Amino acid sequence: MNRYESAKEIYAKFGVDTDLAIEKLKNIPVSLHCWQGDDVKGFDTDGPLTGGIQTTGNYMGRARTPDELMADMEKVMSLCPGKKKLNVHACYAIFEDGKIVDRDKLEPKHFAKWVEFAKERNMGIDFNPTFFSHPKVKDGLTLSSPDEETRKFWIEHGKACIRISQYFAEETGVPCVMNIWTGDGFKDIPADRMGPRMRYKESIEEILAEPFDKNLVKPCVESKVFGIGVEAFTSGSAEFSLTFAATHDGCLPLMDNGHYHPTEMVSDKIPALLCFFPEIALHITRPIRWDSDHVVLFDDETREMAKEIVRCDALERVYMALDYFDASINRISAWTMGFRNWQKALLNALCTPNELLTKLQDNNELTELQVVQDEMRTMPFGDIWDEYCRRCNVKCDREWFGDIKEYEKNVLSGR
Ligand code: RNT
Ligand code: ZN
Repeated sequence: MNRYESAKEIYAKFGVDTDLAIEKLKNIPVSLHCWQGDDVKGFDTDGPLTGGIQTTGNYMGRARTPDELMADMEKVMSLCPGKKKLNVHACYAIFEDGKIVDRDKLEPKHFAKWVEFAKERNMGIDFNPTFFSHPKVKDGLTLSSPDEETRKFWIEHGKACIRISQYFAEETGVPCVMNIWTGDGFKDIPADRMGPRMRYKESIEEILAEPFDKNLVKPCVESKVFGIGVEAFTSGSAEFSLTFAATHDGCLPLMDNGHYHPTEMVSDKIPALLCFFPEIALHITRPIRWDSDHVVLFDDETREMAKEIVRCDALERVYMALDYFDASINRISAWTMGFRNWQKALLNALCTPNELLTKLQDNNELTELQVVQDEMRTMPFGDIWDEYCRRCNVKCDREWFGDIKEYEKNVLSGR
């Protein structure tokens, strides 16, 4: 008997069908963010990263052109099992023959190359308007700015992005999740908190007034408690964003697990939101003390978030996207690690005896629940994971990193 066969038997004793878990996971899309490859720089401006987010580090080999970014992404995908969706930001527009337009004038054609890239690989596309790293961010504000012209510019950007999202969905045949996040906020105590939020609300409403097919475009609002330089106040706080989504038909709340106070857990928020929303969206990241956007690991909270999605039978109701950026280590490895680890967390969740555990909870057998839950940690999960990688034709743990070293030597070091 090989290791997989033996592990499968052990899981079967708990009522878990590992073959079924593997088959199920193969078809669940996870969105791979293009911005890990170039430190969220994009191609449309040459300024610094703003909006209260930061990449630290200067490892060799950052992708500098669309071709380099796509080649790197291709490499990452070849090392990751499971179904991928492409996640693009508006600042990754590709202007051919130097015909640059500003963000309020973006058109589908500026993303034709991304569509080609996605279609060739059978992927859907998710999209994000870029409300940061741009000279028209006025005094740190965009959609909630008191300056009408500024607001107007960013509303037009949002509308352009709706049209581009619709184009992505039509081209790929897969719905496009369009996420609205701004870094709007104040460093110190504001005098007026409601004013910016009312303007933010009205601006998003104007963006969503752009016609689109609700089955094809899934607009989201992402909340955030604070950012670097906007420590005192954000326009898009948790209460603001959640209530906005709840009161606007077809708009989804997006939770990024780096965007809450450090003791708040998104794993606990997922089932709370699923009681009310038909669909929700996630940004999966790893905060350390703040929204630091570290590489996603196979750690406790990552596993717990995946478990909640699976336990709530919500794999089809939760749009999952990765969102982190680390420039201090090999970017291709960082990218691959995060994707593989979220896959691991999902597979682990699918191999958890959820029915048995729920029964113990409902029968108030809480002593046994604690014992079984904790013993699950030392089940032979690695053997199931290796088998999943094999069946997806990608390298197992302990094997893929060799490819990274080679790519660094042959490709990245020449940049
Ligand atoms: C920032 C938000 C946002 C960005 C991306 C690049 O804190 O998480 O989602 O990370 O849009
Ligand atoms: Zn995010």
